[in-house]
Amino acid sequence: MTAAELFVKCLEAEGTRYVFGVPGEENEDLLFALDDSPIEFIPCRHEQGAAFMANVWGRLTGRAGVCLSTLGPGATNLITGVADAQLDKAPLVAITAQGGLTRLHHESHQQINIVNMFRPITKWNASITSPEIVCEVVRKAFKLAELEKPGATHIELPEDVAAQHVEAEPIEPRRVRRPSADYRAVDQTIELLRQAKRPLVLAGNGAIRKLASKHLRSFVESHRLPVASTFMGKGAVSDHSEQSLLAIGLGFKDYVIEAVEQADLILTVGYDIAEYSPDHWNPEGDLPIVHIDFDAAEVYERYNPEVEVVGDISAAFWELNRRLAGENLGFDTEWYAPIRRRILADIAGYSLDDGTPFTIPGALNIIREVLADAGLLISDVGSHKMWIARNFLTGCAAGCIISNGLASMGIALPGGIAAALVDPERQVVAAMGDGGFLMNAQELETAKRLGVGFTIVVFNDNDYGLISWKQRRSRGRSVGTRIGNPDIVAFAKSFGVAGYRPEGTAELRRVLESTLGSGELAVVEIPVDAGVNNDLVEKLRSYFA
Ligand SMILES: Cc1ncc(C[n+]2csc(CCOP(=O)(O)OP(=O)(O)O)c2C)c(N)n1
Repeated sequence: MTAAELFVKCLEAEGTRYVFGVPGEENEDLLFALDDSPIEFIPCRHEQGAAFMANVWGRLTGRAGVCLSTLGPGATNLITGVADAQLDKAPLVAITAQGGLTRLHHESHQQINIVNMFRPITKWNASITSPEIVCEVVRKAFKLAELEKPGATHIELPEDVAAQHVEAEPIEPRRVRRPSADYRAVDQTIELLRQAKRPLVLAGNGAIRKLASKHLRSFVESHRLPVASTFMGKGAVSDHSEQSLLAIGLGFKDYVIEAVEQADLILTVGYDIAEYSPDHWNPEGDLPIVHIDFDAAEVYERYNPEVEVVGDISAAFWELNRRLAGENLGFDTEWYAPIRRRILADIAGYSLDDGTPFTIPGALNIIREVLADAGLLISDVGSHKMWIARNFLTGCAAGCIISNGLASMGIALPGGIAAALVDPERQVVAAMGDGGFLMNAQELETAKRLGVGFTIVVFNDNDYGLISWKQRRSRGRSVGTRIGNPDIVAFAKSFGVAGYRPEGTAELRRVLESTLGSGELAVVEIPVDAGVNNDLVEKLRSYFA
């Protein structure tokens, strides 16, 4: 068999179902080998779209999503989605082609050093310089991509190596158990909990992986601790639970910060500093912190935990639950209820009457009503992300996907395709701004061709809204943010995709009930009044004055 055929056998052994990509001349052998395999190659319309599909596939399944490009321009196009997976801790394997080994030492057509280019944005990468190493390289790429903390890896397959003959068998993937926390770290945590009156859990991205949320939930429910989640930790503990204080992470003070200010111990769980800097929630650097995570804490001036419980998060909470079963830790249990009530009342206050102009938080309240609790909202990046994080009540782990590490625009539409492939029965809404929509709108064709069904909501303010929001806060006006748009409904229809522009809240509710109920692929344009953005800033400024 050829090295390309062996490569595909290795992908099969890893359980790969889809390879998202754009073909090139230099990966012809691999494409034909894929054609002879049960793995489906999904031609995408831009490599970035392919990488985002692999990224969201990885996030939702815990198994590496796979994307593929040719050499040179295909590989450079892949970069944003791969870097996003790396910073957001999504398991992803990127495969790129390369020219033959005999032309890599000199300047040649489309040849750039892809391995060097991908190195800073991956956990590990390698070029397959000989057919004998195919099995090891593929196994290592998947193993490292999926190992906590997950991320991106990259494999380069040069054209001439792909065609060479080889006889070998894939290395069978075997399960690696994650280490459990050291018992002294658990002891110390229990001591700190026994002294605390108002502990608070800060649940991050890691708290929704590897069943961590199951044991975390039972811990906070038994001992009635409040939980604030970062944008990527949303749903670790259900926002319907009395313990949830919803999300933390705006760049300015929001109601939830009062809980951090009143807490006497912070337990961070699966917290990624890339997502939300401690400078925002621990400005004096003096809060006592217990760090519970798969990895040791990053060194950071304002984040120097008293204890680091390093190992499997789920196992750490299982152990804490076991050791503290039946014990009354004597926490104050009423202090955070007013904060939760304030947050919920604020969200409800954005509900719109029929006939009033749409706002993002108003529309989100309708989406929340219509979308099943077990459904999924994927956010793009922009002002809408802030509102989704802050206002969208999430009932289950991975019920709301937000990119907040690299925080790249353009993830939501391709992400919706991946989500619909992961679970065709699940209700999925991909919500984005007009800016992010047109960054990867070409993937509407991919979605249509695949026959996947999900609802794309485009909040249209003819603006790079988050940037003007920020500029107005700091300078009172905005520059370089105004944009125009095509007729979004007509644009969707030109792809053969249903398009809607509801006139009021009642019509929006009807449209969403119909698209989510039928599972049709649809684009719903919601023209929005962005005045609420600055109103929120003013409201919170006067609240905290
Ligand atoms: C790929 C990429 N380019 C630029 C940015 C910087 N950025 C963050 S939000 C934003 C504006 C987003 O505008 P839009 O998609 O219309 O959403 P809105 O803010 O209006 O809700 C920009 C330009 C980014 N995060 N990612």
